[in-house]
Amino acid sequence: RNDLPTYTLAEVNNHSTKDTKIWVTYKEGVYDITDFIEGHPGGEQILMAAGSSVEPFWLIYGIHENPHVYEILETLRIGNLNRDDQKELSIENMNDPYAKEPRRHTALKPASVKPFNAELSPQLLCENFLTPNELFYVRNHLPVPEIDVDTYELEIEVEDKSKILTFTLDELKKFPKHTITATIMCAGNRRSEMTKVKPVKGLSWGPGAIGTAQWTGVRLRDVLKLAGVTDDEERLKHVQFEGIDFDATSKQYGASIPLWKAVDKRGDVILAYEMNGVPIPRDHGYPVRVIVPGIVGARNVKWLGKIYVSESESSSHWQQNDYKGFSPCVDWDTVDFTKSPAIQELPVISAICRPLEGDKIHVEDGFINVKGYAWSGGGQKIVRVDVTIDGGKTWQVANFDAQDSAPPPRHWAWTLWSIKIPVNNELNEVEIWAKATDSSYNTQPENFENIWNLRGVLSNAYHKVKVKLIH
Ligand code: MTE
Ligand code: MO
Repeated sequence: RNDLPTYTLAEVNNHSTKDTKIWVTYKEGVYDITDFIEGHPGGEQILMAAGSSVEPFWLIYGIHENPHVYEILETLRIGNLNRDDQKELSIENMNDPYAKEPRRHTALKPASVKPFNAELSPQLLCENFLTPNELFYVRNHLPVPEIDVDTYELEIEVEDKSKILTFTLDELKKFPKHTITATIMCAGNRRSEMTKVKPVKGLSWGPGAIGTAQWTGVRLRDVLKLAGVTDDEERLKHVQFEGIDFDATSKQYGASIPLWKAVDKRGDVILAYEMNGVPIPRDHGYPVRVIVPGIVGARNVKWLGKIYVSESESSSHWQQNDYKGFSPCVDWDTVDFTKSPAIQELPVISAICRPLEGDKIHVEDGFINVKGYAWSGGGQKIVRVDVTIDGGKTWQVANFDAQDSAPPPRHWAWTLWSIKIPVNNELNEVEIWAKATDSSYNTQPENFENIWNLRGVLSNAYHKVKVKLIH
């Protein structure tokens, strides 16, 4: 078999009629069945597989239970299918809802693969004010849906009004274009530190479940106005969003935000179709996602299929029974999800991105260099980042290397900071602590013990990083 030529699936695809000869694949083999079909009246069923794999059809017809079929097929073998294509065609792959996931950059380190969840290393994360699309953290609860923009429609419904509006992508693009620079963060960012206090349920995120991009699209308030909903609205209270991604029981991803945020001129909520100047990549919500700046990642619904303006919140699992905070005294036996409000605005957070825990770092002219990010939800701006290497006996204020000029409460992006800290000659190990303060003078809690919660969300205690020093 090794002396036979190797074909790609694309080459096999080109042989699907008698004129071109009819080729099929079965596992690693490529077969020319043209003559076989002519000599076997009734064998036409196999034509359905022309130019592709016979495996799915054999499953349907049960032919595979007859070993004789394989022997005949083997006599028709003309080559081998190249390895990548074998994987692509395998039965397991075809039944796998995750078979059609986009390719990901290898710098994204997966916390889980199906669904895909991944973050960038902190060192790379804090290198750029705008996170490159390919390196932006991915948080998917379900398989990435395949959406054809030519048939894509966004539906808008207002409770108690019989009218439903629909918009194609081209129609959405006719509204005035609006661009915002906004940081999005998962409620579980930095969960891995909280877990050390006591285990929590959730993906073990480091400090990389956050990213900043320029989002371009149309203002949600402009679209809602057309549907008859304005900032004068008194009765309706929530805007629900439904994704096109769904689970095994056909339940879609969903979330909601308060209506005031959606219709407020200063809310800057947009139905985004571009991320950093290009169409939003599949992993991040192609073709349209809602960007709700200042609000937890979970409400920034990707692959947006429907908007529903309502008196009530979204009934989805992720709005009702997840993404809520609890007291450290609440465990899985006592938790009552109806007792806590859904997370919307996120509290102030910061992280040290260089150096990392356990690093051995060089002391240069008596100083060490530290850098990181800080961000706060609700449109608050970072006003200060304090750093200490002696457990808080002495503090120093970090420099801001990059910060958006927008004033609060419309400051949506993170701040990148850095600092040179003098270290004593005798020290060969230090623990660096960082904490940020936002424009409401809210600041981070000192430790995780007192903010521990069973889901490991809102994990925003001081970031503490222990490093070895090389003098
Ligand atoms: N939207 C849909 N349709 N499906 C999802 O799984 N995940 C949410 C949110 N929007 C999600 C979604 C969560 S929890 C987060 S943190 C952000 O998307 C992540 O956005 P990103 O993958 O573009 O970084
Ligand atoms: Mo999230």
